[in-house]
Amino acid sequence: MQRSAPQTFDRVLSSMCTEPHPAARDAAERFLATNPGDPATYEEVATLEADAVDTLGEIAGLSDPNGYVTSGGTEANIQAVRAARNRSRDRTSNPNVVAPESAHFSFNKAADVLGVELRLVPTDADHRADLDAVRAAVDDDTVLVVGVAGSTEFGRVDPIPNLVDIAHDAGAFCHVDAAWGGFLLPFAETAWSFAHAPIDSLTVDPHKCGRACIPAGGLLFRERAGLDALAVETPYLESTSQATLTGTRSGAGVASAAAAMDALWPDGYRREYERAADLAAWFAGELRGRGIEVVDPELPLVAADVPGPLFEALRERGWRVSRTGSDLLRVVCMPHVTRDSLSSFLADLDAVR
Ligand code: 0PR
Repeated sequence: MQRSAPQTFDRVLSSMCTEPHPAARDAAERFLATNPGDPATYEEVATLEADAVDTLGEIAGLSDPNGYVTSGGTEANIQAVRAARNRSRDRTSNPNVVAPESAHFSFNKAADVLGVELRLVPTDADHRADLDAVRAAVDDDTVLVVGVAGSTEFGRVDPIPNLVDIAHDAGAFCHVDAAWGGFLLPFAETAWSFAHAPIDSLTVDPHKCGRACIPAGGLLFRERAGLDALAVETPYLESTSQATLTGTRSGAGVASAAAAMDALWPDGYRREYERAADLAAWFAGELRGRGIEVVDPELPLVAADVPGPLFEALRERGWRVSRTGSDLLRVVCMPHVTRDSLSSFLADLDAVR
């Protein structure tokens, strides 16, 4: 049987996933055949999941976290919307969710499958949630206000404490999507966590900046009631209820998340944050030096105004780059992206200009 070459990351510049940590790879292999969806049968992986949730809580500044390892940010966001809808059943039968237009498209999926209205509101000139627009969209039927901490297109962090106030004043919950940013925020200047603002739920994905294997997302609730709002009865399992969206789940993802966090929290993640932040600042400077407009990186993600034909020429040279809705080239400084790889990218950029 022919085996194709494994994925190499040399020229992958726009992905939010990366090479897993060696300990994550090893753990994934050992737990490939386990199912954390059946914790009474696969006890060891269930213990690892509890450890992973505890560490995610530490990373997010939440001392007594309630949550689980999801299949990714999409599942976590869908479940956060579902929990808010279910917990608001006695308040409204016509629920809506208010989110900045920078929110990931998984919220569109959530709204669609859950029968909830999604109200996307504009961002400000610096690509963060516009608080006046959020306030104007919230009403008595709002069950959830969403903030993004590390947006997919620009790496922007919304003004989370203000969003919490708006949500709670309206009797709604507040969810923050830190799927990508969650492992960077503890070290960033705009440091922000559950400890700084009483948000209700958080998405934070080990398979992005946490260096776990895919699939490993994370969903945390401040209160046990958040998770309980998702539980359904499981008559023929040893355990009596299940809060996850999927049934059978990847023990590989769960075990790898626990292993990666064990190896890297906090010092390894801090070192990587500092490296990536320096790299993003250097790369933004290099682009500016070439007369290219750059969105100032807040977290290590650089969006730059590289004209369409150049973008295509770079893709032809093998660079895996993608563009934002407003046609900016995105470079995400993930662990596999180095000064060397960005130097050869710049050399190719100079060659095609
Ligand atoms: N929330 C945020 C902020 C995200 O960036 C993403 C994924 C998700 C949720 C959903 O996570 P899962 O994919 O794990 O379910 N982010 C981008 C995506 O849609 C990453 C991306 C975007 C990668 C564009 C490459 C690219 O060209 O996959």
